[in-house]
Amino acid sequence: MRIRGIELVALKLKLKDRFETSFGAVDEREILLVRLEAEAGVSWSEVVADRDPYYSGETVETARHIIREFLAPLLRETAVSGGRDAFRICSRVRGNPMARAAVEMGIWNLEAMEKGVPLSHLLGGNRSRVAAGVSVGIQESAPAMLDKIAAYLDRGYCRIKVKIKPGKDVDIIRSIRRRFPDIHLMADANAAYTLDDSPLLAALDDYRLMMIEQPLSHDDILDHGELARILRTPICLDESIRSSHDCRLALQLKSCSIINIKPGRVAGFTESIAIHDACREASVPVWCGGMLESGIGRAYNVHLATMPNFELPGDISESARYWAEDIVEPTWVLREGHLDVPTGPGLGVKVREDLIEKYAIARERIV
Ligand code: OSB
Ligand code: MG
Repeated sequence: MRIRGIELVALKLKLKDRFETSFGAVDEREILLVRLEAEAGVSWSEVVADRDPYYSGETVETARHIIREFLAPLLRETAVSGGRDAFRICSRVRGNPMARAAVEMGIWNLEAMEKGVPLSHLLGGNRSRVAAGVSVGIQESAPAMLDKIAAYLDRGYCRIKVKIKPGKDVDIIRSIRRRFPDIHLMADANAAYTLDDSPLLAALDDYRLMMIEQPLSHDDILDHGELARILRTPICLDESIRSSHDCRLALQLKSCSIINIKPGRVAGFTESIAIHDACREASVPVWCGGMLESGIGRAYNVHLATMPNFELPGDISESARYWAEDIVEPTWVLREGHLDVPTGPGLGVKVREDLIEKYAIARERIV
């Protein structure tokens, strides 16, 4: 296929609730959308970078720069056969996985549209619905946290993840466990601890957490291996896994027993599949992470999570958990704790261009 048009559209979307993690708090998201045009039709995809480089080194602005100045020219030069070929072409750019992922995943979608199949089929997925978890930000107080969790459990979420940071960890987990003895519960530290904190982290072993996500440094693989030999709670890596190579290192060093795959963090679907497969080979389950995506980014996550080794509920929540109004139709809604996988060609959701217009703060045509 030939990519005939590339457009970047930046949106500002207000979150219903402030979302706080160990690295900061957000009230609204700036979301950069990529609109690709080819013979098969129009494909929308989403850059998951934030405005600030606090989760990863990329920002909305660096992604815009990389797509405009480097990825778009590379695509203008050649025909692309599909998603895997797009990965190869975009790999000339080092790093910048979130910018590359938005372009690569948009082309996977075009390939699915061209073949007339749902994206999930192209990825080898075999589920008709995916289990939904919810990620709950750090709250002002324990009662506020318990109320939030109770409301999400009422909605039917299959598992609850809570953000923790030094000073808001063991006590809060203890009170959650007291109130909800049987729920599937886990904690995400977003790199807030060091190996010196291992006694404190070991205190979490008493609360039957499904896992602790990214307790140590964002770029560490070695120390997590050491910590894994101290804790009984399984370790899941998020920030540290930026490629299938990082995944192989982590598996070899036994740094984790679960991996959170965010396609944006690993440069797209081609690497997501490689990580999925390597983990499956090693009997390490994976789950699909989230980056507070709009309904478009969420659609990609839903399709990815249909693959067989996505054995644990992902951070794939319904539209209403984030936004007053989502930019796809139908919006994402929970049914018995799951999201249904769209069955139409490609993403299988209708993109609301009227709402994109409404929330747009910048628009630029590159090709
Ligand atoms: O660490 O998983 C994370 C959101 C932004 C950045 C990092 C993370 C998160 C989440 C939210 O946990 C998951 C979601 O999209 O609901
Ligand atoms: Mg995380």
